[in-house]
Amino acid sequence: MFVCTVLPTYNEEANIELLVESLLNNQQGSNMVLIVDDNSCDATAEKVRNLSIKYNRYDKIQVALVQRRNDRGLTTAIQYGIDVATKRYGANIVTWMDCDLSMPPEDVPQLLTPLVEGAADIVVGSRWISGGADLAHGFMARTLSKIINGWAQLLLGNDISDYTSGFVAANTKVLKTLRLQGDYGEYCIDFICRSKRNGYKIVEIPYVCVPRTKGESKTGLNLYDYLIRGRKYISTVWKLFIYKQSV
Ligand SMILES: Nc1nc2c(ncn2[C@@H]2O[C@H](COP(=O)(O)OP(=O)(O)OP(=O)(O)O)[C@@H](O)[C@H]2O)c(=O)[nH]1
Ligand SMILES: [Mg+2]
Repeated sequence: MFVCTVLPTYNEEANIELLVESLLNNQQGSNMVLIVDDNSCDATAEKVRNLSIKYNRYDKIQVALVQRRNDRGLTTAIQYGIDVATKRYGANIVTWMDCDLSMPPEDVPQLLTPLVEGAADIVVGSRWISGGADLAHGFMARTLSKIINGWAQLLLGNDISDYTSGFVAANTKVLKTLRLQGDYGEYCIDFICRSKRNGYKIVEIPYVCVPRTKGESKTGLNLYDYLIRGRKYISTVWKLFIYKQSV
């Protein structure tokens, strides 16, 4: 199994080195890390180039960078990374996660186990099952996340606890059939729901989401930003419920 972890980045110079090194140093973790950077105005790309010099050999690429000069957006960045990982590098499994170290890189091997054993097609890191938690967000953001997940469970099925996780691993069978759609984190609700409708087996494993300690959040920190984003999540659930979209 060749496992590639895709990291979407925008101005993550303070986090990128530690995250990439932790991912590569995990036993039974990623074979390769692919960074999809959307023209960051800080030193993210430069740091990735230095990491590739350190880790890559002529016959073994462990760190790769793709830069998008004109496009921006979390969902399209992850999808672009999935395409490069599967088509250019032949990955059998792709994982993706935020680059702010809120999703622990040491949990990636647990995420991979059900896929490697053939017990799942998709594994979702979950904050809302036993053993998981969200220590990264305050009361307001946690409550909003619980409302959105409750709404998704009500309309799309309560077999999944964390529809908005964003910490995901999937095999190429799934990724060849389904493309990520959406703008920001709501893509995850859409992806999980369509995966279930296509009969793919999803397993959740617990993870503890920890606060970003370096760099700035791209989501925003005030109630207005949360409500604007939250509206998209709510409407995504509603559309999936009404239109019963599968592929
Ligand atoms: N390539 C790319 N990455 C992005 C873009 N926007 C955000 N990201 C990355 O997406 C990940 C999630 O962004 P965060 O700022 O942590 O936002 P969040 O996790 O939704 O919100 P917080 O709860 O505040 O952490 C990080 O790795 C960002 O660098 C974008 O437009 N393009
Ligand atoms: Mg984050």
